Amino acid sequence: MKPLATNMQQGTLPRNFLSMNLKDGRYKQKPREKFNRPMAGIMSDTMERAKQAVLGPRESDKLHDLAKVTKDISPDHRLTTDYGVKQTTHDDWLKVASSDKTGPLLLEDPLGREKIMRFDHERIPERVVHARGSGAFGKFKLLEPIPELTMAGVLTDTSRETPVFVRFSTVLGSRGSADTVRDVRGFATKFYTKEGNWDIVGNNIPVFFIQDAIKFPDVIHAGKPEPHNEVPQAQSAHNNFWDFQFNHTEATHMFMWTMSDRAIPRSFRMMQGFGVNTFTLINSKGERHFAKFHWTPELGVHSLVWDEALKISGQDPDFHRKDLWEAIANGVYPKWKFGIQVIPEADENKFDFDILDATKVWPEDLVPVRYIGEMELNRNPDEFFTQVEQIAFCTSHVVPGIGFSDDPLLQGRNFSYFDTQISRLGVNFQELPINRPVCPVMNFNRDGALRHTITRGTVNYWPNRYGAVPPATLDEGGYLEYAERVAGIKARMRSAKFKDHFSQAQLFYNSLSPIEKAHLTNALAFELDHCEDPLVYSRMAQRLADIDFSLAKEVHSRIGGDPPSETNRRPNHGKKAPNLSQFDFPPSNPTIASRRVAILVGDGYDHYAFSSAYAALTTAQAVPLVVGTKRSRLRAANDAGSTEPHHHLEGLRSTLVDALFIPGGTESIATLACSGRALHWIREAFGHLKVIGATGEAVSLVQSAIGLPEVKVSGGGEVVECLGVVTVREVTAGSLKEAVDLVKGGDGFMERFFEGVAAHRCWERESQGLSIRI
Ligand code: HDD
Repeated sequence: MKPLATNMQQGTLPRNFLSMNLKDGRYKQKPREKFNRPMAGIMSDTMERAKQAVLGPRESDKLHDLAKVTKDISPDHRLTTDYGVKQTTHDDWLKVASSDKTGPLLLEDPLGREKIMRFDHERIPERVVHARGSGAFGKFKLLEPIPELTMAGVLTDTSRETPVFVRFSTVLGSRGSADTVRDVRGFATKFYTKEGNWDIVGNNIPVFFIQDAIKFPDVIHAGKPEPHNEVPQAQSAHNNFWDFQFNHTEATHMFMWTMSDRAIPRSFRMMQGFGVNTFTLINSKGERHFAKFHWTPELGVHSLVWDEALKISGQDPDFHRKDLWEAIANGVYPKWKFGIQVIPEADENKFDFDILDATKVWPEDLVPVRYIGEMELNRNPDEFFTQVEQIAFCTSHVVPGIGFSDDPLLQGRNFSYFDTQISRLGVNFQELPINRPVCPVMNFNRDGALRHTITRGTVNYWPNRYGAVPPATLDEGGYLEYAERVAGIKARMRSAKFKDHFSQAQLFYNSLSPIEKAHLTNALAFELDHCEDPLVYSRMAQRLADIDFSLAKEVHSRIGGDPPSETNRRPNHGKKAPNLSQFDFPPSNPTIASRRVAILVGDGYDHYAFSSAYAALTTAQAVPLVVGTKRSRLRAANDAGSTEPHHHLEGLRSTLVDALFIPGGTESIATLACSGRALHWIREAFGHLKVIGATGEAVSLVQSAIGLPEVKVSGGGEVVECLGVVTVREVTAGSLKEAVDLVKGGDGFMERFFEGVAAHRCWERESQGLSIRI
């Protein structure tokens, strides 16, 4: 498994790059020079991928389509202007000059002007929300057809593999903001189906702040940087956000979710996705059901811890972007199960909440999720701008068999997305390669800025004397508009059930595990601490009393202000529902594939322990990262070998890995023991609940760095696992055996260590109150 260079040098593969020949299980060291030439990296990689796009085994209709407009740079190309004329320089503006004097630049120079003016106009407006994101290509496979519910080919034909592009994002931050801020994550999927594009523009949280689209500018203005000084960036921890939350009670349920660990995911690959709004499914008999869409990750739902998220924002602001890229580049493709919740039309009013209210979930004990398909992301983009930046999602893009409901948020979204794409990308945004459907497009929409398509013919209107471009019949696949009976008075109002703003906020809070409740309490205390106006934080403490009085009291005790009144509080109904806690979503198959494991070493490290661990991690498709006291070559004890670390101790921090392994070696451990940074690595990893493995002399180092008598360690040849610290003092071939099926359990050192890594974190440390000592 290849780690992605942390400085994102394109095309430069990491030092000490070990590749594994999966067929014969042997490892070979790749020659270093080859990978340290950036251009060689870019070109071989891009060409290979472009070739794959055309010929490779993973091609899809969409990749074929993109291959038509994809070019590769190569040394065979010569520099030209955009109008195709070859040029003799990249570097010099045409000027009046001589060999001993540089004179003024000439405006006449078309090359100089083209280069600068094209550059001046490189930026397009960033998305007004969800500006920061990244994405990948993949495929959707239907496993269980649902013709009884819909006529959509993508949900009825199991022989299809539908190409998809998914863009993940944060909401509040601008395009250059950090990945790991506390925020909702966007999860937008474009299905390139044979019947046209279908977009599920969802989030990783199943509800939303508002019920009616008309409030969207308010909720976003309140969350974005404040108008007078444009701070803070990508944060909800400020007066205006919380002022809005108090004054706008329907947001209560959603802010409980954004204060939970869902808002600081470990990875895009480890979060759920939800369509949030209520859609409809229409079958070939014209019958309609209400539906919600779910994505559930195979890797389980996992989060960062808050201290880690804060630090990563500075240490590696591209953390999530790189994580997705690295996993796909390494062939560990993230997968999600696709599920639907369905309510027959006749049951619309049978619930004590309105099923069209986007601030409510459909509790899974009442409406179970039926999993019918799966999605895999398996290809990184070729160029960020033309693919990730220019992809344009619209909730209004649905295919025959899928429709909208009268959900007032969805109805407004259907207007907003199309409108925003016109402003961001122009009226011809659907002609951009990434947005183009894979099925034929023909109509009389014409002209506009940057129209690409050249449509031949003498008419551009309907009806015309040739009968050209007639509408499709239903039998030909024309979109069936469901004949919904609509009656009512024209008024600015919502149905009565929309007025309950607290029951599901309580349901969510009650359904969390004690650890998640503690994190949510900490998050509220952090956020309200950042509000300077006592009116804002005092009122919010009172608002929390509408959810749970003990929560309100605890938050108030930390943030100060007026205490919440017990007499005015709303009683907690005490009900719970399944699958609201993220602990309800463990990985479907425990694995350490794609997990980043640091190996800490100095000169004189134990080569046997080091190379056994490295090999075992690579076999299990984890990402071993050798972190040395320095990055130049380190020698093993007794000159048994040597290694060139990927990073030195200052270059990479413990926050950026999932687990830590330290092999013994007298000299190596003596050096690490004298390094404050090395000790901090161990303490911080322990504090962030990460699994730590140590062998030989490293056992004492770990023991003294952590300094907790509760953490028991090995005294000899026995493997000891205690509070996620796995140790063996006497290393033998048996204790470090290179098992392949490592996460399935067993008594060996590696098995215990891998089991811990696969479990994501050692929560026991936190429940015993041992993790806060960093
Ligand atoms: Fe939105 C972008 C998700 C409500 C208006 N939204 C956007 C994106 C996601 C969501 C994932 C980024 C898409 C991408 O990657 O390009 N939005 C949601 C969800 C909502 C929601 C799950 C609640 C159910 N949004 C919402 C409302 C409105 C908008 C109520 C306006 C009435 N959203 C937009 C937008 C954006 C957008 C302004 C900005 C960029 C874009 O559309 O393409 O139109």
